[in-house]
Amino acid sequence: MNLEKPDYGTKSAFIAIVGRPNVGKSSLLNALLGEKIAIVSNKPQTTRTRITGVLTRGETQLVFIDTPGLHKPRTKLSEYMVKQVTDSVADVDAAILVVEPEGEIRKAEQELLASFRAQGIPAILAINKIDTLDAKEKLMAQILLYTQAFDFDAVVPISALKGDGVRDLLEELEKFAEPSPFFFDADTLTDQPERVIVAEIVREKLLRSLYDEIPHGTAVAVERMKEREGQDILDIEVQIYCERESHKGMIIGKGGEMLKKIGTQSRQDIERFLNCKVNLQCWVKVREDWRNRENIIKSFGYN
Ligand SMILES: Nc1nc2c(ncn2[C@@H]2O[C@H](COP(=O)(O)OP(=O)(O)OP(=O)(O)O)[C@@H](O)[C@H]2O)c(=O)[nH]1
Ligand SMILES: [Mg+2]
Repeated sequence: MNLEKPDYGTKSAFIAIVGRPNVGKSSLLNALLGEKIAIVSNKPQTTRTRITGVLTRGETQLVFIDTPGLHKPRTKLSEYMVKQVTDSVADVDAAILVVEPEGEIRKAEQELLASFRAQGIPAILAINKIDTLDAKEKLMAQILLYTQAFDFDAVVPISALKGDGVRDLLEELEKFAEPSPFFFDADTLTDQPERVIVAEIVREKLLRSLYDEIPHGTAVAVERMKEREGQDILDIEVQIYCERESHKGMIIGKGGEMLKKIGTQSRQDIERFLNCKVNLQCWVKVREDWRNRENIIKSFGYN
């Protein structure tokens, strides 16, 4: 019996990007790929589902899984989000734990480290946002704190925003690649359909423009996406769902100003992403307490 692995000529690894909300996981995914495929905002719980990003360089393919920030679930939607994290960790060859450059180890991180240990998953510690650090000592203290809690394969200080350290991180990640066929075509960037990315772009603008619970209670669905006959223009209709009539009022804004701003910003990003002219129409509907209604959550694609 030949126990040696066949020589595929290619190598690959599945790598989960995990951590607390708002530490910069999606920013890191985008920085690793050199393309923006995951939305980013300064509000926690921006990412709601797993996002696959594929980076193929030469004979090596790294498949990244960006995940929602690990937090204590308070709604059915956030239960779904947290399950995305635990399922992802169970499925990968390695993980990147993304953390802030200062502060304590939190419970969510301890839980993640415990799951790495239980499943024998090797991990790299990425200390993000080093561009915000004023003193080197803080970084040293953070490295000490986390390396005492877990035996990381490597520790890499990074700035996902500025790109610092991302190349060093990639070098470390490539070490996890094992001989195997490619799981995606070499030119694949993500498994997200265009419609999903378009909806996510609109949700990003909602997160960036609105406050308190309002953006967290929104969901976006693309109802129609069709090229206008004989013209180089794409007509897109998008439905924004929110939880209350009062939220709907805030999203539309005085004289429709807010919705207009969100629409314009979304259209510009969608045009850049799809590389064509877009006519975008946004509508707002109320679905009361949808974050606790399983059928609606599923119909929004969170299943
Ligand atoms: N200064 C600085 N800000 C960063 C850096 N990386 C991310 N951010 C900011 O941190 C905030 C959160 O970034 P995200 O990438 O959405 O964080 P996340 O971990 O994916 O958040 P969730 O999806 O909510 O869990 C955004 O405002 C980013 O611009 C960095 O290296 N430096
Ligand atoms: Mg995210």
